[in-house]
Amino acid sequence: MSALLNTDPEIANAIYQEESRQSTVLEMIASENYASKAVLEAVGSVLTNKYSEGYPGARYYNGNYVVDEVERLARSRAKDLFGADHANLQPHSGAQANLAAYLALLNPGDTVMGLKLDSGGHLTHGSPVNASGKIYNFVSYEVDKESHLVDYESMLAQAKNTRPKLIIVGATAYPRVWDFERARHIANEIGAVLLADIAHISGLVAAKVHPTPVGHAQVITSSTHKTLRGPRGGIILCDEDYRKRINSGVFPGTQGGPMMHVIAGKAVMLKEANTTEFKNYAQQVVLNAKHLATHLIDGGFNLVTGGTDNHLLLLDIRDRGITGREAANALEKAGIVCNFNSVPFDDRPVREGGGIRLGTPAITSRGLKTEHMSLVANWITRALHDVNNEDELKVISQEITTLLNEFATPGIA
Ligand code: DSN
Repeated sequence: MSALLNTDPEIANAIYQEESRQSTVLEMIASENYASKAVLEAVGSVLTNKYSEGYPGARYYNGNYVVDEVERLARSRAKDLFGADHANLQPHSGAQANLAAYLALLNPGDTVMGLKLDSGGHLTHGSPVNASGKIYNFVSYEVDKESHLVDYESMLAQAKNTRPKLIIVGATAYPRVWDFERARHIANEIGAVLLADIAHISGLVAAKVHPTPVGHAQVITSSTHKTLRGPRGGIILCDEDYRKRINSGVFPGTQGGPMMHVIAGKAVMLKEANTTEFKNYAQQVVLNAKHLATHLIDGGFNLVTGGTDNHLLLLDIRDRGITGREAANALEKAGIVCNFNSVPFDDRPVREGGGIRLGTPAITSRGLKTEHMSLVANWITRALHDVNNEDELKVISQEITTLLNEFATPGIA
């Protein structure tokens, strides 16, 4: 970074500081990961200089023969990895992918059904403060009050009752497997289109450790930086019948020029994700999450749904006399970074949260295995035993640094 250090030492130093932070904490935000050095190099390349509104072979600017190849490669790798008819790599994020898909499939005011926010749904699935909730008439389905599993019977009843044009399956805080086939049957019953937002689980789907929505959902959206371990961005997969509409929904519908440097990073990620090494990684992500869940349950924690099938755990801590925010802040002091989160049927304000969400994608990229999960559970238990015990939080953070010194940080060192 010598050029950056000369030109702008403040920003260069901020990047060094962030590299150090990412290397010295247990990164357990379920939606974060470590992109590889190869991905980072692609994103930091001269492709950022190119304007390429349009699609390969049909651009609005000249000089695109190189980036056309980059985007074609990314597209064909995505189709191959997921077995989809079509892939659009241009969405700047998962939220942009959803907005573009809505524009492609709906008219303003149309009814759409998504998972309720405190059941694990995402802001872009109809929150009143998001464009989705302002432009479309969102109705929601919930998880079951007892099991906290998605209740497909009530999804069907709600679908028949409200007749949405689009049904969205997918979540930001749901620790179990989705039944995409069943959701498609429900959509078919009322003539709705099914959209699967697999932002959290796309890496697990790519590695076949979670069932695929391909063949069930006509349109699939995702971000590219979570379990997929790529650069920050979005992707849309769809059936051939939806190709033109989806492409128009992205450009010119909701975006201008694509970020070709990021699309190059996505292409690299898609190559990396189509390897045995990545499949092993994704399996380990789930194994680590399951082991961590078992240790935390043994330690007396209340896990939403009683465990996990994927990369994330949702701890309901309402019985511990602290808020999710207080828990997440104490964990950060102890060197464990996660986020506070609502839990199903939460009686706490969203800004406080009745729980915390923990994920294993980044710590698995770092190299932690099942045998380390009892240590992680023990650190979490000790930190949350007394969130005001600063001395204990410091001791935990030192123990974590000692363990992490044994592991390189992907993309950094
Ligand atoms: N912010 C992402 C997450 O943490 O799940 C979703 O957009």
